[in-house]
Amino acid sequence: TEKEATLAIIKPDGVLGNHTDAIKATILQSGFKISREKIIQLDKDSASSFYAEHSTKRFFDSLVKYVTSGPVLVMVLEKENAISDWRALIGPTDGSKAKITHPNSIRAMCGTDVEKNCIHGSDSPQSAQREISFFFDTSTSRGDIQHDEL
Ligand code: YYY
Ligand code: MG
Repeated sequence: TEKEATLAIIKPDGVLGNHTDAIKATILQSGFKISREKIIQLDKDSASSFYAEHSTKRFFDSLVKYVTSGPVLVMVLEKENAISDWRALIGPTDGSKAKITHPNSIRAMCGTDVEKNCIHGSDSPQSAQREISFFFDTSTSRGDIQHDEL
């Protein structure tokens, strides 16, 4: 078993609802290391590009509006099996259902519904690689690409 990295995003409702400290505590208690992090404000173009796989969905415009509605905290999380363990910890997409079926998940803690679900996690090794390099310069140990860093 090798160390893996995955991308986490605390979405605007998580940041503005002051869930950041509780989420970070859960992350660390669950054995993840937070190796990179930054608070940014996504604009429409960058949010659309990040969620490009959903561009044809009915919910796309609303999703882009939501994730650009305030600051987000983007983090790289590292541990063994980080990608699927992080998906398990955040719980199902719909925050209202998560409260019933996965009461200990992060989406149960701070998600509201299928759109405002408070948190993001990469869904595969391919997405993790794409999403980490979307937000962070992975060619050097430090030095993040510009995304209107706050
Ligand atoms: O990976 P995950 O975030 O759990 O769900 P996706 O199916 O990749 O959808 C991405 C994002 O889109 C989701 O977090 C909320 C939003 N969304 C929505 O607003 N309405 C849906 N019916 C499905 C997803
Ligand atoms: Mg997804």
